[in-house]
Amino acid sequence: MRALAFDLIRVLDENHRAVGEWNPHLTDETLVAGLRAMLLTRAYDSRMMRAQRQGKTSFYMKSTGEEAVAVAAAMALNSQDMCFPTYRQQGLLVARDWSLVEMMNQVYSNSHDRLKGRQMPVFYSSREAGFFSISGNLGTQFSQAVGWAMASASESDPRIAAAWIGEGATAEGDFHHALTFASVYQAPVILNVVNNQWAISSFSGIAGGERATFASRGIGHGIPSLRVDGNDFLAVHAVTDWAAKRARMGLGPTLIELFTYRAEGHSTSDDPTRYRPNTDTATWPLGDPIARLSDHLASRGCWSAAMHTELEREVKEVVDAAGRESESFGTLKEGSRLPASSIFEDVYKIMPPHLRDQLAESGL
Ligand SMILES: Cc1ncc(C[n+]2csc(CCOP(=O)(O)OP(=O)(O)O)c2C)c(N)n1
Repeated sequence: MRALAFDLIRVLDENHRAVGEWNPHLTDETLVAGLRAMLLTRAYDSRMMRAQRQGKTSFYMKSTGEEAVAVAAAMALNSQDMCFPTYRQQGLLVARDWSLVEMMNQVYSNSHDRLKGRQMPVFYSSREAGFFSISGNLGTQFSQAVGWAMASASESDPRIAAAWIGEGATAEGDFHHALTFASVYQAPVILNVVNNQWAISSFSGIAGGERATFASRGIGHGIPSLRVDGNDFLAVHAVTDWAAKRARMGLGPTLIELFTYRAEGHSTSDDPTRYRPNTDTATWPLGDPIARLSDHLASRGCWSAAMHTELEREVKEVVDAAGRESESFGTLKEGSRLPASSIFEDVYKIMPPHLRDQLAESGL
């Protein structure tokens, strides 16, 4: 196992063929479904980025280049398994067919936002989709997922947990605490470190990435650790499936480093041209995961450029229709919103006196 933490597991070769012992042998239908979910995620990101620039929301975060990380994992997991994601795994919700309208309502904090404007835009939450409320405190996903997995095992619940954090977040104590508990209690959990090489403006070397791979940090804990090409849909699917089977058999945690690249800014508040070469996106280390899967399908003889263009058109239509519906419920800029008095609701079962006083004083 040890070498797998330092290597890079890949399935797609330079000619877009699926090769080697990690080939998951997925059907054409599964691969096309994966391609569609990745394209849908990218189309969603693109519309919401534009919406932010139009003032319809205050903030947005794209996952461009990292679509395979979330989509392939969601497809390898069972739909009931519990995900503890960060703000860059919207592909999990898309792949689990969660409503784009609900996601947009949250981003717009409009009158239909189930979270009532109490979370930052993109901090989705869906019990139905097994998507734990996104925590803005980096690294917490790992501790939460390990605790949840320990509880699940102790109750003989067949569901396992999966968590995602960025390589920058491995510098947080939560990463190390979670590895300790996962290893000691053999929690049924998949711990994913998404190494997109940048933590806002800090290169991964600042988090110690130049000394050892992020996957190799699991070895000292006795946790099987794999380093995988995160832009290779088939490889991500294969390692997630392998880790999920281990967890389900009671064999405990797996640490997976997904080597990828954040192709765009950290968020709409960031300008990456200030700290990394402008040419980075043109060279796109490891290649575009969507183009690679599309090329692979073409190499199998079941896909063409025309089919790809048609799929892009279809997903754009789906996203645009969802956008029109969500915007009819309001955006940050205009339309209906929740009443301001709602800020006093839902925190306490019985409103304490100081809040009752503030509500009365506010005149809302
Ligand atoms: C505990 C904590 N420290 C700092 C921040 C501020 N912050 C938000 S995102 C971010 C960078 C995270 O980088 P990484 O973990 O590599 O994830 P990526 O954004 O690349 O997906 C920082 C420092 C935070 N949200 N929480």
